[in-house]
Amino acid sequence: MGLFFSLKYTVVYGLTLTWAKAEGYDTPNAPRCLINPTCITSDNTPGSCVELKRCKKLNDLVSNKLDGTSQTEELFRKYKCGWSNNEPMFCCADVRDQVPPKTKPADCGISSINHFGPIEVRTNVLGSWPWMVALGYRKWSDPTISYRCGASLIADEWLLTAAHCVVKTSPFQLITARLGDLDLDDSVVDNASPVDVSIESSSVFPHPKYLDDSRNFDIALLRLKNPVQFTNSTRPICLLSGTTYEKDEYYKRKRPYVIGWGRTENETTPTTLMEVPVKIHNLKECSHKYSDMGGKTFTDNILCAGVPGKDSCQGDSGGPLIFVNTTEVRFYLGGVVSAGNKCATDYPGLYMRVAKFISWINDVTRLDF
Ligand SMILES: [Ca+2]
Repeated sequence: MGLFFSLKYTVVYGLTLTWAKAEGYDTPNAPRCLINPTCITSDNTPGSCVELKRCKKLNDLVSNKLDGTSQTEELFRKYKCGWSNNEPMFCCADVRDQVPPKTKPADCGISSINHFGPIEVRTNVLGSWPWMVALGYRKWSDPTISYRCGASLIADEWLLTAAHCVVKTSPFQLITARLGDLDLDDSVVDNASPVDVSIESSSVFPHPKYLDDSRNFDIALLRLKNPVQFTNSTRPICLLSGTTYEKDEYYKRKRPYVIGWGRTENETTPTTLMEVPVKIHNLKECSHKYSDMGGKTFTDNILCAGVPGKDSCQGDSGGPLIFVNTTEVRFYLGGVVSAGNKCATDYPGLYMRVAKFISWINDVTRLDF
């Protein structure tokens, strides 16, 4: 019995397989297809016949076996259970093996604090920004964790951050994401019960164009090992999506917030979460200002924001630029902190404009933002 089919695949950030023609298929321990879409796997457990892209477990297995073609073929032999419309179908053992149908996170952008009340409340209290995540790094030889980047929770197992927070971070290695915290100094009483989730390198998805153009594609997704439970201090933010948000007009009079644990203007690193209201700048003026530093190459993937003395800074990278929808009483992620020239100078900070990356985010997460 020779090869049943040959595979050609390319891996970008997901998995694309091109199928060669199948030449018969018959093996004793192959999954048995019952009434479509149910099947019995070769391990004798009930499953569903689905396309490869819907079978999360098989996708993960293939991703890990890319260097060993024969192992990949064995996996396919074990899981393949038939054909539908010239597409091979695979037997997924249980519902958890399958990628869930495309859904938006239900309750996104809800803060546990009333930011809109008549009395000005101090907003950097626990639950104020429940999607805020700290990314923890370690040097190879040193067990100490330092939080050097931020990220936003956008779904129960997905974070959005900056690509430079996950690519070429040596000598630091990204190892953990901390959710639901307010003060990163564990000796400070902040009533938080943070959740630390380890990050594996296979769960890191930088934008595929980042290496060619780090200025315009400084964005990355991180998949958490397990979906997190939403609580008052851990909840996803909504994404600004749609063509409205790809244009400058929307942003003109907006005063979004930047939040983070990054360095403040006094060059100290706070341990408690800080927030700063900023102003959106015209992209043309912004790229002109940066003309000596690659400004001419700026595309509208970039949002410029800041005011002198108030800006994101080192350590805020990857964190959110947050827009308020006062009608919905929801918060939306409009930008990801990318770069700047020093901090709080008259150079605005640079952000990745989230609305320009929605289709990429949908492709990687298989959700529907
Ligand atoms: Ca804490």
